[in-house]
Amino acid sequence: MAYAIAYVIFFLYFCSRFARVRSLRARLMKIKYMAKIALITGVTGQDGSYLSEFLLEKGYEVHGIIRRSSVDFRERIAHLEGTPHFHLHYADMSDSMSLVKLVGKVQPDEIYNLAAQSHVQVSFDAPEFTADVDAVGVLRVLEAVRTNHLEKTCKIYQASTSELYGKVEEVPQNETTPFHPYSPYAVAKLYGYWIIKEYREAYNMFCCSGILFNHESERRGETFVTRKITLAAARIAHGMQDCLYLGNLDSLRDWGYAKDYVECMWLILQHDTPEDFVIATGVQHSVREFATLAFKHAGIELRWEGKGVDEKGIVAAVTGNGLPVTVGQVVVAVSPDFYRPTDVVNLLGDPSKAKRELGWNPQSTSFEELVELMVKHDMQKVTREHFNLAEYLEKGIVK
Ligand code: NAP
Ligand code: F7E
Repeated sequence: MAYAIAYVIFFLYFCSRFARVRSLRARLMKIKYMAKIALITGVTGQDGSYLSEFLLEKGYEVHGIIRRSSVDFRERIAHLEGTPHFHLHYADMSDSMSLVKLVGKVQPDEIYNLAAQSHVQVSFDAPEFTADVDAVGVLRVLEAVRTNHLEKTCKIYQASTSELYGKVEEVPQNETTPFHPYSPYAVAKLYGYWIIKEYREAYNMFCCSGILFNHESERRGETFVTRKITLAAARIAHGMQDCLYLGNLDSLRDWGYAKDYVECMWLILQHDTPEDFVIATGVQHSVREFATLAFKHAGIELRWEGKGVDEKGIVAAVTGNGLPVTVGQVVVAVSPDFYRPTDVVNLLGDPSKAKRELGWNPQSTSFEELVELMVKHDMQKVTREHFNLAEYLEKGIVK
């Protein structure tokens, strides 16, 4: 009898343990099943790569759009390829069918529309392509969501830009500042901004624009002014380049760190109501100031002489050990090749709304920290370089 009772007790205990394990497994399955699905256009870009890391960390299933290219190495996301929950698909912002099919297949909870021809100066050379991708591309994403009947469940983040303020009508710029786009890129992005707003009001969709001011990083494209400067300062310090040619040195920007900014994209979609937000640091510097600080971190103190196209950045002191530059050497000069037909020269964002309503800290990485981390990264990178982009940049072939 005692054996029988012990057997029953053991049996019941075993069943309860088994049930607990099963319910735990079911709960884990449910969590896995409930993992949010994000679709990122522009996943190979600066922001796409940081956002992918951020969302994977948060437990999302991340899907990204890639384009067929003759070179298959996707530098910024190479470390993520092959990791669980990270998937890449071929599609293109200029190909509606590819977007409709992909949105239907992935069934995203959130879409981050970051894909764009994002270079302002290039938009003067390729205005139609820029309009197709940066303006109509946004419409294609919205229609892909509607075609798949996901408009009630899928939230959309649109990568909008401070370039909308263009020939600025007030300083600083906030969510109510009038727009005055001043390049084909900005005009295309203005369409994107308004079509997002229109679909929000017409179809009650949760779609929002983040009006992001310039944000930079070690992964910034090499022809944007900050990265062009940090790479050149590093190459000059290593004797791999003689002189850096720039355009408008007086241009003022509100520069933040891209890694801090992707958090905001996510916060905007987690907000109770779909709204647009200015994302900026609230601090402004000139291109000249950026260059002065970058060269300083590379071990070269600069002084400036001359005006306009005759202005030069001259070595005032060499603080780094054994650098191949001499006091009095010209290391920065102005080339009209980098002037734009119309240039945006006074951007300064007011991030009060994002601070107040999203609880976002606009200054987690200061301007000084940003410049330092970019130069540190590029001082290491250039030692591994074999190709001659520097020479191209000097000749002004790559803008
Ligand atoms: P980025 O580094 O230039 O990345 C752009 C991305 O768009 C790349 O992944 C690119 O793919 C993709 N793309 C371009 N054309 C495409 C097409 N036809 N179909 C599919 N994908 C295409 O730009 P970012 O700095 O990360 O900026 C992200 C977004 O924010 C952009 O929309 C930009 O306009 C906007 N924005 C940027 C800033 C900033 O300061 N960084 C500020 C405000 C707004 P490939 O790699 O194949 O070229
Ligand atoms: O130029 C001046 C140039 O090309 C900044 C994109 O991410 O941010 C970016 O656009 C300023 C301009 O960025 C050179 O004239 C001087 O006034 O680094 P940029 P951008 O045009 O502000 C906005 C927010 C975006 O949305 C865009 O996608 O620097 N500048 N000399 C130069 N610019 C470049 N590129 N090269 C020069 O040599």
